[in-house]
Amino acid sequence: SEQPSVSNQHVDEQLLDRIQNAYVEKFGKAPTLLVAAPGRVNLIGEHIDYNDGFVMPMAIQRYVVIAAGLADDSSRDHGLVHSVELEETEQVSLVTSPQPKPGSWINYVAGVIAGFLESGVSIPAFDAVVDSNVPVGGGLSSSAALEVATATLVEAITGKSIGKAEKALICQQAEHKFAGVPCGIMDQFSSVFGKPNELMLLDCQSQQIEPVPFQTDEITVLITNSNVKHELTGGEYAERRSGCDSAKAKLGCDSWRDMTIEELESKKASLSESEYRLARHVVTEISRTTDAANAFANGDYDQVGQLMYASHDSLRDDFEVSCDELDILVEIARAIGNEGGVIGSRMTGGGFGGCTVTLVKTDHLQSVTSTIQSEYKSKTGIEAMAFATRPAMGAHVIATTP
Ligand code: GAF
Repeated sequence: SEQPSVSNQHVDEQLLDRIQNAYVEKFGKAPTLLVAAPGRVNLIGEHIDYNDGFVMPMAIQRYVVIAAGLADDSSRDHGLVHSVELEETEQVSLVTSPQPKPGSWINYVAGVIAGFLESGVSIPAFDAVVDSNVPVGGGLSSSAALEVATATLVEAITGKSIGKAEKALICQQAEHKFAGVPCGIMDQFSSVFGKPNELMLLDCQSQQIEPVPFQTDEITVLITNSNVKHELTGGEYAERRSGCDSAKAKLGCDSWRDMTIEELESKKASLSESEYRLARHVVTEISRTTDAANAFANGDYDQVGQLMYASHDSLRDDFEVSCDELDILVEIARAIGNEGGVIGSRMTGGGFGGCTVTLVKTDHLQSVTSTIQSEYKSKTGIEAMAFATRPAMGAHVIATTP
């Protein structure tokens, strides 16, 4: 292609080259806009965002990118969106609010467009190509990244920026209404607000972020993909959420963060066994998360690691969202231990497959990674994909050509 290559300090060059070439191939000219939004990994605070508590995620150095331009025919009533990975092109209505298309990736785009249209923003006809290096279905919020990339595109193409929190909330609504997942705010906030060298302690009640500096090179965040996805009935997430709500109602508490473990124990009889265990996870995980933020800020990484293991155990035994493969990955990491360079490890994201997050001493990264991969392979027969990341930049416009 003839276009100058666009570089960006945050997003992989090859991904940027690939998407621009794909756009030229599809639409016959260079794109005028290039935007990116990252996936995320959550260090601790799992299944807590919809329970009013604190979570501590970070954006990762893996992005969904969208290349776009105005359509030649400005009277066209729809956007055209092409996925490089799936080799599929979809239309999204820009006149009447688009409707969900069961099971399709386009929902994450269409749901965000619908949100902007409903809030009165008019969007000109556009052509777009989507590409990504966020693993899909790995619990790293590839869907939130696509939503937030779409919102970033809409802002850039209309010239109207909305507040960052409002943008994340439009994306969360897209997930609720178009993907049918009643998620909390963590994934979309992480993708919008991510900053290099910072974890975010996100207060899911006030929606405020307290930055937790991650300047050190001595530790590295290792993400290991179990490469399994147990879909089950798909209703597991919503079931956990409603179980927490019914426990909260029976306990008569307004917010989980007001509940101490002692108070929960004293009111145990008012709950079913499963509600009690859900509640125990929520109450203990909220305090583990604020403890981990303090420990991290004090450089007490060993304490952070212990809290990560405790979080995993609680998700496995009380919240019941882990699976054998995730447990095996965490046990391998736990057995390597501090001497071998592992500080802590746990499942990350919604669960039932996907990834673990492991804090590793940087000088042991290679040996830890290869031990985890080879032992996982020998125990499960499955290849685990692994990569290291630092906290990354949130959604941004990479390039515009007027
Ligand atoms: C999924 C949801 F989308 C998040 O909102 C969060 O609840 C997470 O699962 C569990 O912590 O990623």
